[in-house]
Amino acid sequence: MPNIKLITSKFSPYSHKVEMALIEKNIPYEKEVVDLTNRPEWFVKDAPLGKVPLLYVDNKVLFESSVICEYLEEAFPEKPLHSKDLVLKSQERAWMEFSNGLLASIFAVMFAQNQENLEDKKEELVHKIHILEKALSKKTGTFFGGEKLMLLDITMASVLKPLFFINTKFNLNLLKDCHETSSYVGKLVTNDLLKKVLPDNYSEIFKAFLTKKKSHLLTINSNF
Ligand SMILES: N[C@@H](CCC(=O)N[C@@H](CS)C(=O)NCC(=O)O)C(=O)O
Repeated sequence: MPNIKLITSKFSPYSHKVEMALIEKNIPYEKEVVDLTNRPEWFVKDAPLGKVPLLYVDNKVLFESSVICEYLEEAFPEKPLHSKDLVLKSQERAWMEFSNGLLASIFAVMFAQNQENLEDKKEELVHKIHILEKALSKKTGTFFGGEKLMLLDITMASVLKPLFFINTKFNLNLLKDCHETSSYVGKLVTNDLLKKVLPDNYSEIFKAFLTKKKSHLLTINSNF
């Protein structure tokens, strides 16, 4: 078995996804948290885009969280997290791709600098949530594809956690009339696997991140 080392940062939903996949697949790994405001030389040298996560496989380095997860699926097939059926597998991958856009919209809301910008970004995000709601209304089990937690759910957990967080802390009402999504989010954010990868001081880290980005959200709830 290769030596696996995950490089992450204090606040990184993309890294949470990879770490959850590692845990769920029972792959032994080491972890190092880098400070992205003071990047170590080795990180600057090895991270082609200057972003986390990175995954060292022995002395080779992988980047891009979705690709890292696909590598883990292929290299460690003992506990698969994709459906075997190729059509289902492709559908799962398509929704994983969708989740990247969803996360980008969540970040856009978090980074809004004024009320007008916030309203625009919220509208874009709500549109994507409605697309998700439509897809989830067809599901038959607890998770996206049934009763088993798959890579798609792991990906969604990493994305929906920050969504849940901003929605709750700032009363954004993003899940209005989206009952399927609300219930799915509820199940994912309380999932033990997600809890294992989130830092204890998640709220504090989140606040520091919003402060650094001069987020307009902080003007809505300054007590947070
Ligand atoms: N598409 C990349 C996105 C990774 C990403 O944006 N990571 C953030 C942390 S969540 C980062 O490292 N940002 C540092 C920067 O952009 O300077 C992936 O899926 O791995």
